[in-house]
Formats: sequence, C-alpha cells, structure tokens
Amino acid sequence: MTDDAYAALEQLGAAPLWRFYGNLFPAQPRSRALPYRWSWQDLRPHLLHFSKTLSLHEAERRVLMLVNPGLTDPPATVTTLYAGLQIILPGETAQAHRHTSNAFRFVLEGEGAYTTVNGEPVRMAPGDLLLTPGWHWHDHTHQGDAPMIWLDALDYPLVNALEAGFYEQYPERLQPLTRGADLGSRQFLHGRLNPTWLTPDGTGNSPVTRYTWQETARALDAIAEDATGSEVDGIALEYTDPFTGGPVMPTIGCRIHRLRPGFDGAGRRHTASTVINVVRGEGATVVDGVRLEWSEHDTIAIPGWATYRHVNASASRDAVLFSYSDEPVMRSLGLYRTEPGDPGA
Ligand code: GTQ
Repeated sequence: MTDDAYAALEQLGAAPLWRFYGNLFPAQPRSRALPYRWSWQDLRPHLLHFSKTLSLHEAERRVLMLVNPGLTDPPATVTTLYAGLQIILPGETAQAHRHTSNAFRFVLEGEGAYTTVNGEPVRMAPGDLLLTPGWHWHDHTHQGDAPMIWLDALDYPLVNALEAGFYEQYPERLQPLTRGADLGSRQFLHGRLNPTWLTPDGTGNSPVTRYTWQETARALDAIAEDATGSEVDGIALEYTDPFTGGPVMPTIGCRIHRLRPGFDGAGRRHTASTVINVVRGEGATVVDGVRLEWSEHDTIAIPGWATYRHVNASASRDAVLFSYSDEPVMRSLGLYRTEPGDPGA
C-alpha cells in the first residue's frame, strides 16, 4: 500500500520531501567535482596531433576540454567553470562568434597570435591574460611561425545551469579591426590613472583587454623581497577591474601566486571552486587527502569546499601559479564561506 502511495505521487508531479531532505539541504557542500590534475606533458602531443589532422574549418575551435571525472555530463572542469587547451597554427584564423558566457585566455606557449575582441586586436604572449567578456565578438588570428597554445576559461557551466546561454556566429569569418591594438589594455595600463572619458559598461567586466605578463612579472618582482604574502596562497595578487578594484569578471576572479622556495602552505577551504595552471616550478597541491603533483603548465581542479594546501617542492626556485575561481559569484550571492583546515596526506 505504501509503495502505491508513493507511486501515485510521482504520477501527479509531487514528491515526499522527507525522502529527499538530506540531499537537498546537506549539512555542508558535497561537490560532484573531484580533485584532479591534467598533465601538460601528456596532453600537449595530442594537441599537436589534432593541429595536423583537423583544420579550423572543420572545428570552430581546436580545443581539448579538461573534463573533471566527476563532471562529465555536461562536461566541466569544476562545477561552475571550464578550462580547455586551445591550439592554433601559423596562418590560421578561427571564426568570429559571441556567446553570453564570459571567457578569458591565459597564454601558455608561442607568440604572434591575436584575438580580436569587439574590433580590437589583442596580442598574445606567454603569461598574458586576455579577457573576452560575454556577448563580445571574438575571433583568433595567428601570424607567428610556431604553434600557439593557450588555456581557455569560460563560465558556461554556470551560465547553462542558469539557462542564460545565447550564441551567435558573425556573418563573416573575421570581424573588421576598428580599434588600435591592445587599446583596452593601454588606456588602463596604470590602474591608478583611469581615462576620465570612459565609464563601466554595467556588466561587471573589466575594461582591460590584456593583462600582460610583463606587467604581472613586474608587480611580483616589485614585492618579492619584502611582501608578507598569505600563508595559504603565497604572494597572491588579484587581477583587478580598474573601475572597481574588484574581480575582472562578474563570474570569475583571477590571481597570480608566487610560492617562495620551500613554501609549505597552510590548509584552507572555501565555497568557491578553483582552477589552477602552473606558470612555472614544481610542487604539489594536496586536496582532501589527494596529493596532486604538478609541474609547468599542468592544470589542477580544486572543488568547492575541498580543503587544500600548496607546496613548492624546490628549495631554491620560486613556483608561480595562475588561478581562477567563481569567488565573485559566491560573494555576490552571499554564499562565500571560508575556514582553515587540514587536507591530510
Ligand atoms: O576561443 O572562443 O575553449 O568560444 C570554448 C569556447 C574557446 C573561443 C573555448 C570558445 C572558445
């Protein structure tokens, strides 16, 4: 009789809350994402293989998605964010399009390519961070003489969960160049001297199109000797929107971290989900008891509410990490929580 009573509910589009309660209101978050490391050394040959066998007319973008084993459908890197490795060859172009997802690129290898964002060619060199805010037209052109590889990041897992995804292809392959190269970067170069004739566009995206590695390295070097840094994140600098001093995108915050030689970080967890790419150095990030060993250009997933700590394995060299997370989302929704902890292992 009882089973019939439950079956009847299902027919009526109803369900007994008491059978779902613990899953719907967990005592604390239980991410479906797993701690994971994607190996640059293992994936790079596959990128090169597809660059030789798949043309950019067959694929809109030649990208290997970094799919978290706990998040295969839909594929995502952490619950709200995606990472992919994109390769483009000299002489190639990638079709102009736009989507409501916010995106950025972090350049890993090569030079001579640029992304055009709403008419502005934005040049790419290793370590550069380039923003492609939602609904901005973007296409890629490579005029160098060696393959170019970068990390793509998008918030589409979040945008699609919110059912706010729109996409459009540009009527031609490339959009016209209507602005000077890197203008969005040049006119905000100093961050403490902003152009008076410009105002925020209201989306919460930074107006800076390119954060050059040159500037990032200069910022790190300027404080390397005497900055205190964080016992969890090392000497961590947040890329900022010069209008607000806040994160570069409404959904994604980006940081660069310098871990001094022998850095043995304190453990912490937060509700934000994080992706890391190793700029240089060797070390490990321990996440909920799982030790993820990393070296140059590896990518790491730290699920939300997982406890983690970073270790620089070298006693003589710095390690540098680039990280991004959905912390701006958590904060703007009043859902950001953090506390110290020990990840074990
Ligand atoms: O380069 O525009 O990895 O639209 C995924 C979606 C890259 C891009 C991705 C994209 C792009």
